[in-house]
Amino acid sequence: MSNKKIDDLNTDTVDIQQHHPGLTTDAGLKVSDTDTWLKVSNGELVGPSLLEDQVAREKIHRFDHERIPERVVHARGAGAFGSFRVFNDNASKYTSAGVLTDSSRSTPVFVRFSTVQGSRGSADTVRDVRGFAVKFYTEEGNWDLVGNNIPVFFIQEAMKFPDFVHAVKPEPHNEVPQGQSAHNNFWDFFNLQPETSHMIMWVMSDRAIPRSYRMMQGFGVNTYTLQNAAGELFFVKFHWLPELGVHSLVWDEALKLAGQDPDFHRKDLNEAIENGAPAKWTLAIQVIPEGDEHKYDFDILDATKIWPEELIPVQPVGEMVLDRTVDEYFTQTEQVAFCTSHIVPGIGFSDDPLLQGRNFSYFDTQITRLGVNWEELPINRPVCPYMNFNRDGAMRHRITKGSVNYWPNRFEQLPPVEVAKGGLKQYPQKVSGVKERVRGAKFQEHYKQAQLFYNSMTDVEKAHLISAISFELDHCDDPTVYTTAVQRLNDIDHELAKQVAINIGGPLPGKSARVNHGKTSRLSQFEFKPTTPTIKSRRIAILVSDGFDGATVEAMRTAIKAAGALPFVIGARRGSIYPAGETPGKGEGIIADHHFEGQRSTMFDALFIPGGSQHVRSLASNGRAIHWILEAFGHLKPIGAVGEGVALLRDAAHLPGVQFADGSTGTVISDYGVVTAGSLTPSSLSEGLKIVKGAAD
Ligand code: HDE
Repeated sequence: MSNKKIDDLNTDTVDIQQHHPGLTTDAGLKVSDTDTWLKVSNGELVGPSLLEDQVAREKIHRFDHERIPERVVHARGAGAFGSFRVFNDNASKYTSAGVLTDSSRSTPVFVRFSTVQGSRGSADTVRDVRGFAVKFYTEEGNWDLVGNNIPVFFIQEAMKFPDFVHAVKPEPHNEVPQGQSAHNNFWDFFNLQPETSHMIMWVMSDRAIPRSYRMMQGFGVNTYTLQNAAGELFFVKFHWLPELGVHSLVWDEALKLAGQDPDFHRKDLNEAIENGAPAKWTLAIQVIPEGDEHKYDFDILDATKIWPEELIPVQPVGEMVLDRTVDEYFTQTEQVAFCTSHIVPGIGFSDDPLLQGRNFSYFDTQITRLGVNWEELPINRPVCPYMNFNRDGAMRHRITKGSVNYWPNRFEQLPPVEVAKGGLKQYPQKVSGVKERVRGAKFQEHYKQAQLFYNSMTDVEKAHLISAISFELDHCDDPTVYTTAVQRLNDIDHELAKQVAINIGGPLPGKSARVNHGKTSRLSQFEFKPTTPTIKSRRIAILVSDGFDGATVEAMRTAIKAAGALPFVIGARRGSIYPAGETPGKGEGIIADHHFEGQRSTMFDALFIPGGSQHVRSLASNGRAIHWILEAFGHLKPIGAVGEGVALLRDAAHLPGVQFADGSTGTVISDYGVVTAGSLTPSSLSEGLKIVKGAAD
């Protein structure tokens, strides 16, 4: 399908595989030697290098300036292209914005996902908030919805942002730690700034270690406004709901992946798109009419609060599909620049103080990062016509003809556009008051929604949350920090604080004066299941050694591919592995995609162990193979085993008490996510795939 933004970028794209005029300088001079600097020599001895070699000099100078400042936050990211289409008329009552109401449009988008704390080279799977920034290239100009995968934020006031970011980033004296909030300063900030209470619950939950960017919710976080054709105003919160449901890693996987495959999320996004599994989200809105602003016991403009969906329903509007990877990281994912202030007619801001500050910050930061002409860069320019009298500045490259560069001018060139013809309409809001540095009364309450979130977690999620906080506080070596943190947690929930105190040491907290209200909402990630159960794009490892059962592996590979998932054969070595009946060294056997040391179980969603007596004997004597199985089992991955593979699984995963099937019918031990069968039959295969699907659910 055509995508206007891709067409636009193509006008600036060269493909070195298609065009190879030979090497030239940037000025077009053909270069005959790009490896050896011009020198003085007498034929035998080689003397000094000559500064006069302008080709060498320019190559080095150009290289010296390759880096630009990385983003002060959200430095590490991954991007993809796609499109957005409205699928109903839910939004028409509230907004005149074509991008949200016109179902005949396909609006091109670019999305950049990111972590927040770490620098550009940090690992993907660290515990952190994930950025979820969407640039809609609409017919009325760019709309940037710069969100996160968590619906609330740490602070209420933009002016606190530098303090917060300084506190969470590596400490100033030693630049430690990288990609972590597990340090004194972050928790000190939490201790002293109670408005962080709600967000800290989310960041310590499994939401902060997603399995994939494709399996996260997204949230606009701030309160925006919508305006309809009749001029009525509504407050709005934006939500992205992933087609695949919300899934997380377990902490042990996240820790290991940070070392084993620091690009895990980046690769996952590209791998899925390239294998025909585009990533999809539903865009949904929560809407409050202008007159109802003060109806709730929380302030609807406070970014540390959610709008519980039991009170304000989440209404689906359209679907975003990401189906194209970037061609070049720097010019696309690095140079893309978002601005919350970029809205289109029908969408507006509210007095949310955090949003007001963001509207200032983003434009400003892009000037430092990319220069004043950052909006001219191919990835940032709109797909609709644009023209104005902004001029000049470093690296201006658009050439504008005409003899005037101001308005009004005697030629009446470029007059402002009337509102009726699509010009930006300001909502005529009556504002009066006293100039004061104040926060609204409801902004003073910080605990009710922190409790709401905690109460809404399942037991498993609560246990993970307690472990996460205990992990982080264990990395704080200042007793003031971790003992105060327990007191602060006690304001949210006494049991939670007590469990953490037991783990991390220090005095146990007394009963809190603030009682947990016990209410819940739909916030557990288990509530956000895939639209349709699927294993599409999931990575399934098949462990093999020489002498494996070839027919079973082939059948399994075919079944996995047919379900849209990705089979990977993992062997003792990368290269030919021979099935039973074939002589090693003769013929090709099966080519293992990876070896046990090169890839670890953490990188896969499920594991299959075929039969074959020699193959099982050799896996059983391989410590790494045993570790693979045990680790996959420990991380609750679905595991299938057939024939002799069943005993190997039983022994490796230490399951002596569990009865495995040794007949041909197959037994499902669903509590463990384990499926076994004497041989691969259509019924055991379909049971197995059901378990994998269940786990992906
Ligand atoms: Fe940002 N934020 N932010 N932020 N933010 C930036 O802009 C800022 C906030 C978010 O992939 C910066 O281009 C202030 C909330 C994302 O390029 C900077 C405040 C949310 C991204 C900035 C906030 C976000 C940024 C750094 C408090 C969730 C990455 C580089 C008032 C809704 C976008 C840049 C990308 C990036 C400022 C709070 C999300 C400095 C002042 C709340 C996803 O301008």
